[in-house]
Amino acid sequence: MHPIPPALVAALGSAQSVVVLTGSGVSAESGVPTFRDAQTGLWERFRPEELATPEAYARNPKLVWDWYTWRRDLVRQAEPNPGHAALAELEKLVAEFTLVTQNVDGLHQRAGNRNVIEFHGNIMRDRCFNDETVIAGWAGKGELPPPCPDGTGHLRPDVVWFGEMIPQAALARSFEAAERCQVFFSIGTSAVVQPAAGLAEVAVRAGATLVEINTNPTPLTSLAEHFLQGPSGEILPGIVRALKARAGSNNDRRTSP
Ligand code: BV8
Repeated sequence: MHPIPPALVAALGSAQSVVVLTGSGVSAESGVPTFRDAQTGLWERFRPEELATPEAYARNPKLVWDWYTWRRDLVRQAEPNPGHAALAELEKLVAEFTLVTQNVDGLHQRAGNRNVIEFHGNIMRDRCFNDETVIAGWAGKGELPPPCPDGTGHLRPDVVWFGEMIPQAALARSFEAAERCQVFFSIGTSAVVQPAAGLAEVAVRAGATLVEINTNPTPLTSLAEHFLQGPSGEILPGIVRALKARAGSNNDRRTSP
């Protein structure tokens, strides 16, 4: 069991607005490899930064499509884990809850979270390179790169590659929420990819309590008021239980004679 600091529960219980930033560590317990140690087997020869770029796609579209097809198969077999379920529960317990995810697997939405900002897109969608038209589903095998249905160009996964801008609306909404929140969680991310990792610093500068949940320390750990070291699938349910217990005891005090 991971002890949950009472000060964390108190800050959460009195927060009007909470922001959660998640990274691939939250999906690790669902069997989706984390981004930097995803390179098992076939992919151990490549760094993700060498595959998730427009240059890699232009240089070798088949290699990039094969990588995404491999990852999509893993995502399709994955189910939300107790960490995802706890975040969906937490959204119901907080007045204003914003979940900014770097993950592209859609597991937060499948777990029931509603206010989700896909900071880096979604691997299960394609879009046209040229005109940003999003195509639901994904391109199967066949000609690579697959042509857009309207013949205007080629399809690519609807994700943000390195060197590409974050979708403007996602960027603006995320930074605005970070500036407004009282508690900011950074969960299961190595906090090295920008501008996502910068959200935590914006929140701390605006006076928020930073809570980090990770199996390992990261560059953010020194900034965190609470660093809970361990798997998010175990720690997050504990936080929700503690928050509910606090709410229950507050109600008892209010209603007790
Ligand atoms: C941008 C979608 C403006 C694709 C991803 C040079 C040229 C160009 C840009 C740059 C440059 N130098 C730096 C940059 C900026 C660059 C960047 O940050 N690079 C890094 C590598 C230094 N950023 C960008 O390019 C961004 N755009 O800046 O535009 C611009 C434009 C042009 C020029 C300059 C600037 C766009 C970045 C988006 C990249 N796309 N994903 C795809 O998925 O295929 S990023 C990718 O990394 C994933 O989205 C992933 O989510 C994200 C972050 O990784 P993590 O999620 O943190 O995963 P990681 O494996 O690293 O860590 C997992 C963590 O979980 C670990 O800490 C582990 O301990 C923990 N963990 C494991 N298990 C558990 C756990 N924790 C809890 N419980 C567990 N069970």
